[in-house]
Amino acid sequence: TKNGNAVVEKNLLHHDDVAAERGMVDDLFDETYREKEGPRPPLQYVWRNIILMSLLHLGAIIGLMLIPSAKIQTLAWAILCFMVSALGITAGCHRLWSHRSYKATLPLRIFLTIANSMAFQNDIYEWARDHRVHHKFSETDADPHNAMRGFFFSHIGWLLVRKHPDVIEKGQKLDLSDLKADKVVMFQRRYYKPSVVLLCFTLPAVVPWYFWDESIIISFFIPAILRYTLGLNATWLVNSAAHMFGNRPYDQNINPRENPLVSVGALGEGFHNYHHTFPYDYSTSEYGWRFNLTTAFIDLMCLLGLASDRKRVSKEVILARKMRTGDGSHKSG
Ligand code: ST9
Ligand code: ZN
Ligand code: ZN
Repeated sequence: TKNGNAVVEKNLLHHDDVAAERGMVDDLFDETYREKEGPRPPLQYVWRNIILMSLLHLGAIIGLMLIPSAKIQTLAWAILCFMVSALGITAGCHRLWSHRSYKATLPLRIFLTIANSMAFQNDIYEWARDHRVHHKFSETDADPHNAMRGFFFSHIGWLLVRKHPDVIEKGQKLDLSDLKADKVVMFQRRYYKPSVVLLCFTLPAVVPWYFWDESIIISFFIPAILRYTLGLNATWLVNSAAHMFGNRPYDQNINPRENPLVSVGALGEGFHNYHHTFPYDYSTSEYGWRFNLTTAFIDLMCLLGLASDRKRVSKEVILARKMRTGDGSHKSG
């Protein structure tokens, strides 16, 4: 539509040419959207999810209590599983597939897809679809984890109720052709359930039991259940804490914030004021490797020839943006 084109054009001017180079702009904020008047439709609880999430978190507490009895190799393995699955989210469905902020060769995409199934956060297609609406309609009814609805809703609550109809309505208008054209993404979507059973739960639990005679109980509750639960919460903190606590050096008119603590757990994804201001930057921060293992990983992949075409925002554009819309906190930091 004419209006739509005008918005895209405005955003492009506003956002530097980098955004368009990726061949997609549906992760840029759309300021024309207005929430519908009147109260929200009543919450529809999904009891299956409420029960499963409660059981999972109880299981994680059991995992925590078993830590003193675990072998050191088992703890090291759990950390490795955490790192790999986290990269499947950060370098995979976030920076590559949601934002197209760099290019990855087939072997890297296969690795990231395996890592992504290990993280069990919905398949890549669904994750990226929800994430693009999160950016485009941030903190409105069309944002799946709308932080205006409070810490609990944006952290886990949104996974326990039916989606607001506007999420689906707006989501259906997104351009997802790049995801549909990626055979690896579509393959994972088709075999998602068995891939999760195998990679998120079976593989992490079988390795310590088989290779160093760890008890099967500890093998299941620490590298599988506890590691999975910590990965989920580290991710959810980006939606909750990093939308509430921290400075806003790049744009004080939006809620997402710079939260280094969240970045530590989320391998670099807590610099959320920067990320919502420049969603196409492959580093999700202006400061390279600082608290940002994912950027180091992508850089290593480029060095090995497995990735290329990293999108960055120039220092001049960043500085101009800080001066124009920032909260001034960069001067003291
Ligand atoms: C999980 C995801 O935890 C976490 C994502 C976090 C995102 C973080 C972002 C932050 C930045 C990056 C940080 C990374 C940090 C990493 C650190 C790592 C250490 N557009 O969904 P349904 C349509 S998952 C368009 O069932 P309901 C579509 O047709 C945890 N269309 O809606 C769909 O059918 P299909 C494990 C859309 O019924 C149909 O509607 N997973 C859109 O309202 C039905 O969709 C779970 O717990 C859209 N956006 O149910 C499962 N959405 O999909 C949780 C929907 O076939 N999910 N449609 O095309 C569910 O059970 C359900 O989704 C529900 C809503 C109950 C929540
Ligand atoms: Zn966000
Ligand atoms: Zn994002």
